[in-house]
Amino acid sequence: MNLAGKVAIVTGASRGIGRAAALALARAGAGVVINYHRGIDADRDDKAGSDALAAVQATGQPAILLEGDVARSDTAERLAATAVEGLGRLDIAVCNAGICTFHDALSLPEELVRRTVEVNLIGTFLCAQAAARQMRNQNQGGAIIATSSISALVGGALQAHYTPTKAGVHSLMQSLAVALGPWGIRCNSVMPGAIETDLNRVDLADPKKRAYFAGRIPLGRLGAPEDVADVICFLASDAARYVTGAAILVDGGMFVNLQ
Ligand code: NAD
Ligand code: RM4
Repeated sequence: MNLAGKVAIVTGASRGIGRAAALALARAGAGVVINYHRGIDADRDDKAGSDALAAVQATGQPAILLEGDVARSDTAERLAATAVEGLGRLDIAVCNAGICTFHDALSLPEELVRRTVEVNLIGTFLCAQAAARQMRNQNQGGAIIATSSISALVGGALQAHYTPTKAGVHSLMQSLAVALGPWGIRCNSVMPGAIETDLNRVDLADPKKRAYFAGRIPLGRLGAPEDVADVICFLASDAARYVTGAAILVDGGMFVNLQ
């Protein structure tokens, strides 16, 4: 993939899939604005952000770190403005930030449902919209990639608040592909399966769960963030110049393995 001269924003890029995507884009030649959110453990989050910044800069590409909650309406504007003011333009937006607190459905607190929708769905909408406005103004096309999930297509007993947000993100990319096609702005999503990150570390610590996934995945292993990052990089690149409104499962075949 050759992304030389391109500029990307990646939300939720201090850890996991977003971090790997920021690195993959930079290795392909793009400058990157790295977003993360300072949550309850502020020191740990800030350190993860600085580490990601150092790793991306070590590729030789320019990078800028920007803290901000994607659920807040000003974060998306700040991200697009930082790309333009700091790195000159905006070509690629990876709307990846997401949360999934595993929780029993019958006792799900309304607050957790609202927060999950605000970060995962509204946050993705706001970042995609702010990026698209800048890309439209540049009038040189662009690529928006959202991190949906296999969970857009299947349910999870402890994910009744989460799976609808991932179905929504998938649908959002479809509508934006239609709306933004006339400006050459391509909108696609990736649907990761079970990728080992901080998001599911506790869930996947259960040996029964690990054994279940190992047996269910035809390629025989859980995913790594880099497995998803390379597909994001493909969708960002000219190799995907005729791909828009698509969703790519990156799940080792888990979805199609019914029996
Ligand atoms: P992670 O917990 O390892 O990383 C999450 C990142 O998002 C961090 O950089 C964190 O700072 C950031 N973040 C969290 N809340 C934020 C907010 N409000 N504003 C801005 N940034 C915020 O998670 P991950 O597993 O890498 O997940 C990334 C995306 O991939 C999520 O959208 C998730 O739903 C999706 N996904 C993950 C898996 C998986 O198996 N790990 C599977 C399918 C989809
Ligand atoms: C994903 C999918 C994975 C889960 C993560 C947290 O979308 O459901 O299986 O581990 O979310």
